[in-house]
Amino acid sequence: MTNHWVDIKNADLVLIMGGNAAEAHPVGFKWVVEAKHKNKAKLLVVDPRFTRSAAMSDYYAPIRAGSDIAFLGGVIHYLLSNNKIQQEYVLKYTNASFIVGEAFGFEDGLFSGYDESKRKYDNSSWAYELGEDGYAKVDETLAHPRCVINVMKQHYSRYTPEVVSNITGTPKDKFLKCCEMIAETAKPAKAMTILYALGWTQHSQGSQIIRTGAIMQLLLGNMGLAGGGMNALRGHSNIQGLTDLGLLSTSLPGYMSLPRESEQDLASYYKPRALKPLRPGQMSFWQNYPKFFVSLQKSWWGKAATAENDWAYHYLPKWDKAYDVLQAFEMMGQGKLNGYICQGFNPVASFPNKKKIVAGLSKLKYLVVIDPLVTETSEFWKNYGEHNEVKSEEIQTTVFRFPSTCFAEEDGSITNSGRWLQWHWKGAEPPGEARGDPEIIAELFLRMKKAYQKDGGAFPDAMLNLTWPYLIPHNPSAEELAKEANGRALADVLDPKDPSKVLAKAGEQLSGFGLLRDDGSTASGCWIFAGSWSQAGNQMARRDNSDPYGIGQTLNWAWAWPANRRVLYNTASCDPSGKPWNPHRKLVAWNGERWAGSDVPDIRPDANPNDENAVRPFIMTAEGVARLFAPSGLVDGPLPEHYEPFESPLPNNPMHPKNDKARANPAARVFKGDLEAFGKPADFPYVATSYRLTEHFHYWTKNCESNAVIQPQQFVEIGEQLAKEKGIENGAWVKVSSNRGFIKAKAVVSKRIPMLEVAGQKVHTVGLPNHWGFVGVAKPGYLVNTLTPFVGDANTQTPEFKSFTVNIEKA
Ligand SMILES: Nc1nc2c(c(=O)[nH]1)N[C@H]1C(S)=C(S)[C@@H](COP(=O)(O)OP(=O)(O)OC[C@H]3O[C@@H](n4cnc5c(=O)[nH]c(N)nc54)[C@H](O)[C@@H]3O)O[C@H]1N2
Ligand SMILES: Nc1nc2c(c(=O)[nH]1)N[C@H]1C(S)=C(S)[C@@H](COP(=O)(O)OP(=O)(O)OC[C@H]3O[C@@H](n4cnc5c(=O)[nH]c(N)nc54)[C@H](O)[C@@H]3O)O[C@H]1N2
Ligand SMILES: [Mo]
Repeated sequence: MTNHWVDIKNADLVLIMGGNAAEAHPVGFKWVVEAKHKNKAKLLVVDPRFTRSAAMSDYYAPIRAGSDIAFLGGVIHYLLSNNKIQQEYVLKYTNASFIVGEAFGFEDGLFSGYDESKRKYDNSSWAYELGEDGYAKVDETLAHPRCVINVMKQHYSRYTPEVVSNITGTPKDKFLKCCEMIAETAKPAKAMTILYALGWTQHSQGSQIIRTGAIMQLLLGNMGLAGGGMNALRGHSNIQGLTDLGLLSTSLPGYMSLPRESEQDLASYYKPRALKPLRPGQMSFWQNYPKFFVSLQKSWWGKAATAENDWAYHYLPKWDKAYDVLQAFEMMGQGKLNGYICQGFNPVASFPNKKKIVAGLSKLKYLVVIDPLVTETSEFWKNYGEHNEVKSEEIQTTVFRFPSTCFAEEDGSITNSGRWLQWHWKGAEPPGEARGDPEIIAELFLRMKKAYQKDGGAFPDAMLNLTWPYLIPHNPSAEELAKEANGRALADVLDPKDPSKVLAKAGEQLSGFGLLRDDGSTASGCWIFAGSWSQAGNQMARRDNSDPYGIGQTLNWAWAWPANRRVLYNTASCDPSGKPWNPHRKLVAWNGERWAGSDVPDIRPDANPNDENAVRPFIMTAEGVARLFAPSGLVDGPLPEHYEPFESPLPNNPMHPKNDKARANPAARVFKGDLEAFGKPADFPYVATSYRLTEHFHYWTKNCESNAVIQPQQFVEIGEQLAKEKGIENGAWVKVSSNRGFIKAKAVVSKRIPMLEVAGQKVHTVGLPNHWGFVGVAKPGYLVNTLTPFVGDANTQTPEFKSFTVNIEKA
């Protein structure tokens, strides 16, 4: 979230699209209700199904799963062509006036730089035109035809209401009603918040859907405002913490990245990351990258990371490709992986194409499952009849189960979607042999280290020199780990302006990332967490909910990264002279000397907005402004474009009917055999989408009797027209199949799933709740991921769980 949960109450309009907050985030949803009651806010819901969120809405519009870019692109066209944008905001705070280089092009659904054989773009032609001074050229009159805003106008001119309706199936009048409601928030004092989750992310073009939403918010001037922003409602209680701490295969903590294979030395690693400003006076905050990076290396390898060895840069693996979950299972299938550790992860249930997942696990030498429960993954080798038909005798994989605690049985911090690190205390002691995750991992590490000490090995240095400063080495405490993530001074940290002034004494906990240095004098395990456990103690445990401005900015409740700032880009909530667009919802303002208000300003506190070349609010970009057009950052294009899901009921992409290369996202990574396993519309004519129910949490709560009682049995949901066409009655058994397998379940026939008219054909949707499987006390069921396709988003590799095709028949 750029904003936070409580801030939703400040919105004038709440758009829930690509999520179902009332169902999947029922507690956080109370802030939507609060906005409706206290702020007379309107709720707009766009979803293929009439959801529990839709039931609370002021207006609902249906949409075909997988077509959101067409919808949002249409809204962008509406805003631009009806002049419903926040002019001053767009001019000063976005790259609307930047001039795109002459080499940029877009033809037949492909951007310039496409290499079909690699399914990859070379993005060098998407760059801005640079002046002789090295800065990007701008034209603030917006007259230049290659100004970003003009390139955009042209790009989205194709997304007329008729075209949008034809692709999305949203009736034209409903689409236009949504446009009108959204356009109202272009007024400077009005704010719309967007709440989204997997209905946007789980697509082969998920990142681009989110970018389309962000572009729309920027045109409306809704970023950085109270009640505005792009708000990803996250999943597992600490999944925000997972990305913060860099647990994805190409990440390092604090949104730094693991070096690529081509970056064998530190200088080539810094070059594309520690970027110089593209406009005069801008902060281009990633210039500080070396300070964060060196502090991380010092945190991990202490004295072994020295200036002479480039801070042990050679200890880090260099990636040739992303080793995400899809990649890992592809490699397992090819026999290129010996072992796999699943910690709090049940891929047999949760990853696409169950058959491929089970086949992969069956080729391993060993599988380790660290989990409080028996799971489908720990039982993958066992025959459970129709729900898991395997030949156990043919599987040689050794499965180790390490019973762990559950989150409620341990202390620690959990980061919520609003970036708040909240300390929690265990509610119970773990039962039986269960041990905490840190203890299990520490035991594994210490034994591996011993083995390296004894036997050497190909490259023991990184293992042997890892710092391990814990009181009980085989059981690090949550407090120790949290302090380490925050970071501390290794030597006195001096004020660069006045070296006689000591800002932090050697050994002290650091109070913020501003104190981090690239000379080895500081250590920090995650720079964005610096300040969470300072000399003043554990800031995450704070529980003072006083709210002096009455807009939910409780700065003394827990601690938010970065720097306890609650709303990102918050100086964009002011006009270019530093006055709030909406004085009733003031986050910060320029008081003549400094920025101050209800939030921690997201800018140098003394950066005068009235200076020539004033610092602009988007301090992380080299431009200082937000990107409508993204010259870099995403692998699949600088502007979002509609592509069909990899499995679609349509024969082509209605945007580019003649170019098969532009049918689905041309830069998404697809493995060979999977491409053939995609179904054809003639065999699988219906759109399927999978989702959650409030009454269950993934695959855990089917182990719990009370949940099993309130939602006992697997079902699939279909609309009345499809039921009639197929002669399926409510409560009948049905078989749903895709090109990868089938499931059987009870049919629920409802009015909640509308039939849509798309590209001249009738499109039906089949709804698949996720929560059943072959382990637990609920009635056994088929795993929905028997059906789903093995392809992911081009940037994040998140699987396309939300739009694929199936057939359905009476069983
Ligand atoms: N009770 C409960 N709560 C949970 C969870 C749980 O298992 N149970 N899981 C948690 C986790 S890990 C997560 S990630 C979150 C997920 O939270 P959500 O993403 O809100 O949950 P989903 O039900 O998967 O999907 C949301 C909605 O997206 C819609 N949708 C599907 N495809 C499209 C599309 O192409 N466009 C649009 N506009 N909408 C589409 C679906 O119809 C569905 O209503 O929930 C969390 N909360
Ligand atoms: N078709 C389809 N598939 C989906 C989705 C979808 O919408 N549609 N959603 C996807 C999403 S968003 C998600 S997040 C995944 C979820 O996929 P998984 O994370 O694989 O599923 P969970 O059932 O949440 O498994 C988590 C496991 O963690 C265990 N656990 C709980 N607490 C602890 C602990 O403290 N330590 C350890 N070691 N283990 C613990 C639980 O017992 C459980 O077995 O599913 C994905 N799969
Ligand atoms: Mo999730």
